[in-house]
Amino acid sequence: HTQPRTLIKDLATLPDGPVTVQGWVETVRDQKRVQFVILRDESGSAQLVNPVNEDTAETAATISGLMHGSFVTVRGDLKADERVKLGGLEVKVGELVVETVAKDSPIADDSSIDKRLDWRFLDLRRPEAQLIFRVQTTIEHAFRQHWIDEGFIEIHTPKLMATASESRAELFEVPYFETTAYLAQSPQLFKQMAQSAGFGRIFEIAPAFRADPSFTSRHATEFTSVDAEISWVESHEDVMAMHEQLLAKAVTAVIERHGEEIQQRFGIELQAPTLPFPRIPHAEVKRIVEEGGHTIERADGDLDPEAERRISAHVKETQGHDFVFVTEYPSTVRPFYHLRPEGREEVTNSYDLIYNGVEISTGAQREHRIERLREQALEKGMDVAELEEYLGFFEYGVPPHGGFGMGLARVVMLMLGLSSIRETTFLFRGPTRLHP
Ligand code: AMO
Repeated sequence: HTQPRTLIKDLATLPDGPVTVQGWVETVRDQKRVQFVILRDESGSAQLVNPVNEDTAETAATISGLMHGSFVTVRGDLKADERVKLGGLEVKVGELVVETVAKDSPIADDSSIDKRLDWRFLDLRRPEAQLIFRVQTTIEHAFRQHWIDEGFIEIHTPKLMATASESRAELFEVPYFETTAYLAQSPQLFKQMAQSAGFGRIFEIAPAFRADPSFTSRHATEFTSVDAEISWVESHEDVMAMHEQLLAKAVTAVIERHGEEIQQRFGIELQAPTLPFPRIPHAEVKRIVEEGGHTIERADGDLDPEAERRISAHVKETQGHDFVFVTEYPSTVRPFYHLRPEGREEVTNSYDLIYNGVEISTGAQREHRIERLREQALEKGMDVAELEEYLGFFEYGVPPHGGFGMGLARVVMLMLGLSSIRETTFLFRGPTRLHP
């Protein structure tokens, strides 16, 4: 009597009796009279038991030779037993077939991140790794649910473009028939086009590409960008209000679904953030950080990573909050499309959102008045001829609008207190990594 295969987590719902399970061998405890094997599939682990005697000698020999990570099929007898620590049940082995004998694992728990990435499919077998991507799934789902409830339209913009969407410095070129295409650095231009098209409120979750040669823990050459754009804003304040609600919903969903396991595996007790998130103008942030003894070295006055860490720590200490919006960035460090408020041309209606010490997002109200947009593009030294198509959206009228872009891997990294987006990206891409 062969039973259909059961996921290990479902064993708990079955009556005692014949079962079939498949999975990877986690550990083997090979004793004289009895053998124990911990078997794992994606849903959990269970204990197999094989009493050693004349009848089971052949199976016993197989179990003695099992390598960690080998893939096996087991037909046996399920028995609930409160004394078994792992799930209160065990499967007495009837037949054990080794489907794949695993090679010696090339990685161990203490292998370097680079080595682990070389063997990512093995690295991802760790339950911690799977939790990371379950959390990511919950976050994305919560984002989508929130936006659907709020009447947003989900769009998919092309990743092959004829022009740059952000600074030309980080542009990947692709041969494209008779011409050259560029990989989209951001859906920026297209999400604004959707405002001209009268879509009102849109979002997109999709890859973005940056030919960024840096090797930091927060930069990839390909990443998943979470983007939103909304019409009829009074200022960037409306964008921040939407943004913080979205994140509060996501953190709450993660706590509900994975809170306990996160505590267990990562030692973190997640708290739902209170609304509104703190907001501090950029100039004030600089003052606080510099008074704290850190001199920002950047010529353009933008915050550096140490400044982000410090303002985040300051906010945590004084307001108990993990998030902070740094608002009113100087126009010198912002792209041409950020709106500058009337009479205060030196700043922009924009923000960066910092979460547990690292920037996760940039947002802004956009300049929707064609003349000013053109002037600002010229002032920034943009190739205005290349921008004509984009500028054209504004010649037919675009409502005041704004939006943000946010790196998904950064959100997950900072939520779980991990040290690099390499851990929270399924397959990381960097300047020297195209494999696997
Ligand atoms: P920005 O360039 O700041 O803004 O990018 C927005 C967010 O995207 C993430 N991000 C990255 N993540 C991993 N690797 C990278 N190389 C990388 N570059 C950016 C970060 C960052 O905060 N168009 C604007 C957004 C907007 O205004 O709507 C933009 O792209 O989390």
